[in-house]
Amino acid sequence: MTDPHPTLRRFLTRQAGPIDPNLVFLIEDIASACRAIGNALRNAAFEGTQGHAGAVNVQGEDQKTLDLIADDIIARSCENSPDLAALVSEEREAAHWLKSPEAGDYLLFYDPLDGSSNIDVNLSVGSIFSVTQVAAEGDTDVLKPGTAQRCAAYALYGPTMMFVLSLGHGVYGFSCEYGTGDFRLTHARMRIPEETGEFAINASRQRFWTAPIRAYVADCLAGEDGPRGRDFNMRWTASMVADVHRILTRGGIFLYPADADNHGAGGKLRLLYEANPMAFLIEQAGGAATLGTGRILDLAPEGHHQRVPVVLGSAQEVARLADYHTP
Ligand code: P6P
Repeated sequence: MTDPHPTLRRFLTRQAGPIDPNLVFLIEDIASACRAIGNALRNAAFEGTQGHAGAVNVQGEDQKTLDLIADDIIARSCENSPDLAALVSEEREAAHWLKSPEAGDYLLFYDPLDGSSNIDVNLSVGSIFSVTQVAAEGDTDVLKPGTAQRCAAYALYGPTMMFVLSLGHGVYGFSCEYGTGDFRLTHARMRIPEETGEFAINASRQRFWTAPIRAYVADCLAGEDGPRGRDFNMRWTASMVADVHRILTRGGIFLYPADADNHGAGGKLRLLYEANPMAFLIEQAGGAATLGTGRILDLAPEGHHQRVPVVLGSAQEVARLADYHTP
């Protein structure tokens, strides 16, 4: 009888179809790093690793001690992965080349600890991963559009530690089994409901919003007596991984638009290791992911740490938001 909860390795080698063994090794190295990060988070209060690191990253953001620990864990766990040519991390300015690039080598982009402002208040945080490949020998151009991703994944350090993955053939969620520490399949072929009554946005930024975003949110808040003819709920966790996981699980729309405050920077969220992997996963689950109007995955990146607007979630709601931008 087929095991209803195969381990990640069994899934990758038996159920996910033919996969390059070196990609299997890389995904397992990533999952091992996530297990170690989960342990580091659980023990942070005893190890004095909560709080600020006293440094600022390339994004100009205060680094948490655990941001740096998570970055180091991922780098050490993956740096010997066969055919892995480079690491691009939110916490490091430049790409970290491990070998001279050869055609087919893998490139790993990652946000080691997303939502780290939640750590000290014991709320969910995550790690986000995106994998592409080197196009040709000696090619050091890591700036590929999101459509070039071979796989995308995130770890959610929540009540249950989960590892959610797509290799381009659907989205699969693995829960970390207490005791064995194995990631075992618990959410096969995750699909996002096309409709939703739940939106996620940082409402404290309302004064900066563009007219289409203001109008969209106002219509949601107007409820069943308003133009939408239904009541809406709102959630905002300040952790993209947690918000995306909720949307993958029960539907919703997530908005981090460009606004009058962040417009000069292009938005808040980073394309290569936040927007692209999450857009890949959302689309693989039947949802949509845009810059407000254009598709995120089609965007040609201009820099390692480029910021973009992000709207993603239930396909019908994302399409409706695009209509608000149509004059
Ligand atoms: P704000 C976390 O810093 C993050 O990059 C995402 O995980 C999250 O969705 C967003 O920024 C939160 O931004 O402005 O609410 O703090």
